[in-house]
Amino acid sequence: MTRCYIGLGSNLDDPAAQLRSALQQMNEIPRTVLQSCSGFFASAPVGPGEQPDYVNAVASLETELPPEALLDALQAIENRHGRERTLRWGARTLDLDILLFGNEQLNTARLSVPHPRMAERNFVLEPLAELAPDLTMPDGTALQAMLTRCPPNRLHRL
Ligand code: A4P
Ligand code: MG
Repeated sequence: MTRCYIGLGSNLDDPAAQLRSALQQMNEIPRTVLQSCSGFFASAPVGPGEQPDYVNAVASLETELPPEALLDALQAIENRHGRERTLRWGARTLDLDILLFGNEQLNTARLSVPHPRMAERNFVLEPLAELAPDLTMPDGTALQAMLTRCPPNRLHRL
């Protein structure tokens, strides 16, 4: 079993309900067990134009799936939540990102793990630190050090 951390985000169509429903469906992924989820956080949008605030959270799961099969399962859940891919970083009903996949470092056409933008995003690091305050990245960087360096962005726990 591999321990993974998944970032959840939504800023359309009742974001908190989107996250609750995504968590239920993540618990039904084959060969995968949902372990826990952080609290839900409201965060200012990072990206183009005017968009509503996001609700973000991080979940931990244990899986026997290989990384790309886990990505397939997460994208199927996004699609069932009416996800439309129009604009990069645009508003979305549901975004599920693989933040960490065990201690692996992956750079394939479909997957960059650890998630390349997590260090700049307090809406990822704060909920992750709730679940695993002593975590270190595959390259040895401590999560707490990343939190210290992360640029501030409006964020509060719901
Ligand atoms: N992909 C590569 N690596 C990964 C990974 N580790 N996990 C590929 C998941 N997917 C990964 O993703 C595009 C492609 O990335 C996928 O097909 C997959 O093969 P997408 O979800 O279709 O597109 P996206 O999410 O719009 O693009 P991107 O660049 O992943 O966006 P981000 O970085 O996820 O940013 N502001 C706030 N406050 N809260 C947010 O949650 N999220 C974003 C999205 C922007 N601003 C935000 C938030
Ligand atoms: Mg994404």
